[in-house]
Amino acid sequence: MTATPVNNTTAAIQADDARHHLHPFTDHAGLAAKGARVISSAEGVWLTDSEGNRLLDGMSGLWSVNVGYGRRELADVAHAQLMELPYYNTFFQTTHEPVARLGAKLAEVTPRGVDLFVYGNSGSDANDTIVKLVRLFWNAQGRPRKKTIISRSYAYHGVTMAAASLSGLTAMHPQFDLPMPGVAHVAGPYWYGDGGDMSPDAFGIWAARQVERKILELGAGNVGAFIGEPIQGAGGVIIPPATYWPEIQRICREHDVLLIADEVICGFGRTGNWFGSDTFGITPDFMTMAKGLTSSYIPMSAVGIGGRVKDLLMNMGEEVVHGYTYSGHPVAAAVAVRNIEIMQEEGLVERAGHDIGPYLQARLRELASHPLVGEVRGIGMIAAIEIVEHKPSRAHFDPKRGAGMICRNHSFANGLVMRAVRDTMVLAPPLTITRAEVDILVETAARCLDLTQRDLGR
Ligand code: PXG
Repeated sequence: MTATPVNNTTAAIQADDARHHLHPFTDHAGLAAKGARVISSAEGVWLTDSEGNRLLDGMSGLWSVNVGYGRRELADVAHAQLMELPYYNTFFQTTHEPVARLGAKLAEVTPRGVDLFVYGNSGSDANDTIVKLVRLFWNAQGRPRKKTIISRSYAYHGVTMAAASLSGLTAMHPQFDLPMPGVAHVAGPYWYGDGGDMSPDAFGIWAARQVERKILELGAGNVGAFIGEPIQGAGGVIIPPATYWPEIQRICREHDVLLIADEVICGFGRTGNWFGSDTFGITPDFMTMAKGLTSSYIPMSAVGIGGRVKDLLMNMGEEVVHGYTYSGHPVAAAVAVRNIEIMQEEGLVERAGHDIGPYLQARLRELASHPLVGEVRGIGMIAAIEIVEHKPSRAHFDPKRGAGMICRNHSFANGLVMRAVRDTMVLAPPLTITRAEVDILVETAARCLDLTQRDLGR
C-alpha cells in the first residue's frame, strides 16, 4: 500500500489553513484572500518560510524564544521525558520530578520572597489564576469587598475573560461584552505619547498618582490589587519613567493593595535582568510568567507568589479549589528547567544586560536622527522605534495612513520580522543574537524607514 501523497506546496497549506483555521486577532476573509505566510523552520535567530526566504526574527516569535531556535538540548530533554513519563497529574497528592525541580529552579532566579508557584499553559490563564487568588486572599482576610483590580491603558494581559478584562487595549472589549465587573483602568505611563509638556519624571509621578486617585475614588476598602507589566510590551514597548514604579510601590503599600507584576514579556532576561521587577525595583505579591519560561518550545506558564499571599496559601488548612489538567505538565516542566539552565550556563541574562543588549540599544539609537523617527527607546533586548510626522510636537501621522503597517510590510519584504504597534515599530530579538546579526537588523530597519518615508511622500 502506498501512502497518500501529501501536498505540501505553499498554496496547498494556505488553502487548508484558510478553510479551517481562524487565526488570532485576524480578519479572516482578508487573510484568506491573500494567504498566510508559511513558516517552515528556524535556526538561531533565522526563520525560513515555505518559499525558502530567510527572515531575521527581530521578535523572538512573539517576544518569547529567548534562547533562540534550534536548541537540540530542549528537544532531547522533551523526548527523554516523553519516554520516561509523558504525563501524570498533580491533583491527588501526587507529584513528579520535573515539576518539583522546576519550582526549585525558578526560586533561584525569581526576586527574593517569590518562591511558590502555580503552573498553567499560557500567560492568559496565569492571569486568570491570579484574579482568583486575589479574591481568595481578601475573602480569607474577611474583606470580601476588597476585590477591584486596577489596570492601565495600553496593557496586554491576555485574552481569557479575566485577562482580556484586565487588558487596556480597548479594541479587545466590545466584541465580548468586556471588561467584566471588578476591573478599573487608569492611564498608562506612556510619556512619549501622552506626556505633553511634562518632564518624563513629572509624568511618571502623575501617571502613578492616577492609580492612587482611582483607589481613593473607589475607596481603598474596595481595591484588591494593581496589575502592571514592568514594561508594557504589546502596547508599544512603553517604558515607564524612573519615577513611576517607586511611586506605584508606595501607593500599593499605603493603601494595602496587592501588586501583580505581569512578567510574561519582561521575564527571563528580556530587560537585562532575570525579571523586569529586578530592573525596576518592584517587590511583587504575584508575578505572571510564560513565554520565556520555556522559550516557547512548549506551552507553559507560572504564577509566582510571595509575601503574605504565599503565607496564607501555605497555611490555609483547606483545599485551594483550582488547577488544570496540565498544571505542571512534566514535559513542559522538564523543558523549562533545561531552558533556565541554558540561560544560566551561557550567561544570557548578563549578556542581555551588559553586552549584546547595550550594543543593540546603542546601534538602534543611531536611527533616532532619521526624519521619521521621534524616539528610539529600549533596555536590554526590548526596543521600540516610534514613527512620527512632526518630531518637535511628537505628532503622529493620521492613523489612516498606516505608517507603521507600511514599515512592517517593508520589513518583512526585506527579511526582517519587526512588528508595528500603531506607528511604533517594536523589537525583541532572541537573547542569543550576535553583533553581526544586530548590525543586519539595524541596517535593514534603517532601509525600511527610508522606504516608508518614500511611500509617505515625505
Ligand atoms: N501578559 C503579557 C504581558 C503578555 O504580553 C500575555 C499576558 C498573555 O499570554 P498568552 O500566553 O495567553 O498569549 C501576554 C501575551 C503582540 C502579542 O501582539 C503579545 C502577546 C500575545 C499575543 C500577541 O505583541 N503577549
